[in-house]
Amino acid sequence: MLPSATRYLDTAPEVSRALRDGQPVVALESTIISHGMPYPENVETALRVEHTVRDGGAIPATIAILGGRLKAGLSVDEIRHLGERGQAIIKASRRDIPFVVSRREDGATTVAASMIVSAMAGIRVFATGGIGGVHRGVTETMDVSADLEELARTDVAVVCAGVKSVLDIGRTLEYLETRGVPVVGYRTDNLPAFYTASSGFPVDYRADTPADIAAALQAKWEMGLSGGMVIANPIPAAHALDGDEIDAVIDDAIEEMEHLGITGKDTTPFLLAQIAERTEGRSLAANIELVVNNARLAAEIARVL
Ligand code: PSU
Ligand code: MN
Repeated sequence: MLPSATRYLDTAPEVSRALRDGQPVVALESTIISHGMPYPENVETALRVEHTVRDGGAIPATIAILGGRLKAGLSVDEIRHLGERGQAIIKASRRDIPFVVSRREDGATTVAASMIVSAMAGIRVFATGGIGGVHRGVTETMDVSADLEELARTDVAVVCAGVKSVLDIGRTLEYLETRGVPVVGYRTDNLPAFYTASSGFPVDYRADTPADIAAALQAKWEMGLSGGMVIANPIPAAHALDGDEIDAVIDDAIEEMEHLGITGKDTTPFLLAQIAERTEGRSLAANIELVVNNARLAAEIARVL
């Protein structure tokens, strides 16, 4: 990190202490709070996820930008603020950070932006629900999430529940391969598809223990092979949705999005809300459980790393 970067960063005292003492820390994102879930479930989930990280023996550091300050570690009130203001908070990815900071605004950080702040703070393990990827219809729209480029360049391991079929899963995997990002299946040979345990696409590597993942991360970074890793953790069977049903719902939601002409950074939040509505909240319940499940695994990886 550039020495000048620290001028912009506030690491919570508990988080800096843990990092200084070599204690495990898990970073968490905030776009999911402001744009990925409705209020009050977003706040409840964010707090529950922090609790899960603590139960797993690690310190949580939710990432956001508040009043132009990069934050690694938020208070309960700050999390509440991001959840209550919801879509009024800027969805901040890499390209948004300079202006959100210089104008002293609030930003809910995507996976990409959260990875950047995590790396500045010295946090190596990050948990979320789903990453952005190559969108369906990419040949028309060129819509490829900045999350993929960030995974290629920033040294943070990202625990997620695979790739949502809102995205073009095959092309997302091709992009990650080109950019040198390993895609690991935790206790599975198949890439999970967020709401369901398998997308039908194979992962590059299967890992059955957190230690196996931590060893690969250590080797990667000690050799200077910069960039992150996708650690895909399947949704627990008890909380998974029916694959055919969710695929049909997603198809309808995408049709509605095209009909309304929604594009760019608004697509993912729109689709998530549509899917929740069309499944009468069952997708939201699944989403909450998979994030908690990912936080648990991330804490284990952070502990062995
Ligand atoms: N997938 C989800 N929930 C989310 C997101 C993705 O199931 O909240 C968010 C994440 O913050 C991710 C971002 O980094 O959407 C990707 O947005 P975009 O495609 O505009 O880069
Ligand atoms: Mn996009």
